[in-house]
Amino acid sequence: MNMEWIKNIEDEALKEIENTKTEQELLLVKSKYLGDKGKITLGIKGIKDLDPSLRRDVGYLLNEAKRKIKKAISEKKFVEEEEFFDETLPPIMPSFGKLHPITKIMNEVVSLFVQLGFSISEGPEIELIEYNFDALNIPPSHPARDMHDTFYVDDKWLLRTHTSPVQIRVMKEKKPPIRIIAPGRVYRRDSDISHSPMFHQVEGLLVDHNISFSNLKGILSFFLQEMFGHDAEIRFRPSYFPFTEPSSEVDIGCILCSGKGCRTCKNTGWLEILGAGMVDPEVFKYVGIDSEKYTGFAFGLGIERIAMLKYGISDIRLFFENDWRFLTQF
Ligand code: FA5
Repeated sequence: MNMEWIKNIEDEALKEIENTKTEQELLLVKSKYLGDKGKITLGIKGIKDLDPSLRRDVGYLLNEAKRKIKKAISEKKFVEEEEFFDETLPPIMPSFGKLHPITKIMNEVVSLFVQLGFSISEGPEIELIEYNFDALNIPPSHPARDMHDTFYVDDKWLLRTHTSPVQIRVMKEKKPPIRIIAPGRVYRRDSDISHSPMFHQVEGLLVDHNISFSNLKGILSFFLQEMFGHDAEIRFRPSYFPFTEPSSEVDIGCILCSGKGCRTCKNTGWLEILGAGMVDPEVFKYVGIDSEKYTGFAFGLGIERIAMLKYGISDIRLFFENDWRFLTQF
């Protein structure tokens, strides 16, 4: 230990203090020089072993070095690091909700018919038994009442089994020309892979002079091609509804099995998606429209069936289980 050594240690310590960037680093430097085993501390402890003639000067220098190092440490200020802001990074987005697949298809169907000049009408889900059945030419003894497996509320009201009673409400209010669609929820005691106790229909009704079945076929074919593409297989099949004559059901070639037959299409290769026909004169009579002057067509689409075909979903019940893993796929 000589004077030069002490000076070097002092310079080294002051330089290191200057270079520290954090409190942590500063503490390390402090202990390296001033800690129990620090260089300056050991130097001071070693004074007693020196030649007595040197002790005074060395002691003075070591204490001076200790004082300067302590001062430098206490005066050390760290420049506050500026918060780094990268404006090119994408923001953290809140997670947004999504439309339910059934709502999406419903919106798509409604907007296609609105483009064709149809306006939107709505009716109540708790409906008069009279409008749901009697007015539509389904008297109490009619077997079609059983086909609908109805939820009755009391002896006057029921949960509507289809959107067709909206036809009655509209025609009672308004005289032709009429061109409406009626979207909404309907209810039936029915549940399996392609039937749900609550499901959605869109009713269509067009009444005017000289409306024929070919107008109905034209509009529905256009709609189905817009919905499923021009290659989609469409089948009009004769059917029966008490409120239309003649009547038809429309099937789409099952997309799930490419028409080969599967559980969803019950091995037929086809999935029924709508019922339609020419408004029966008995219905016109109930609402007071002259069937000698006017004719019309009506149809009722099943929205879940359309969604199943469009998205390739084999079980209708998936739509209503609210499973996040299922719903986020759309
Ligand atoms: C009717 O409901 C008639 N009101 C349709 C109609 C309107 C015919 C106007 C003529 C004129 P249907 O019961 O077939 O018909 O039902 C129509 C469509 O609803 C079916 O083609 C099917 O796509 C769908 N559907 C019927 N029952 C269920 C159910 N339980 N779950 C899901 N979709 C169903």
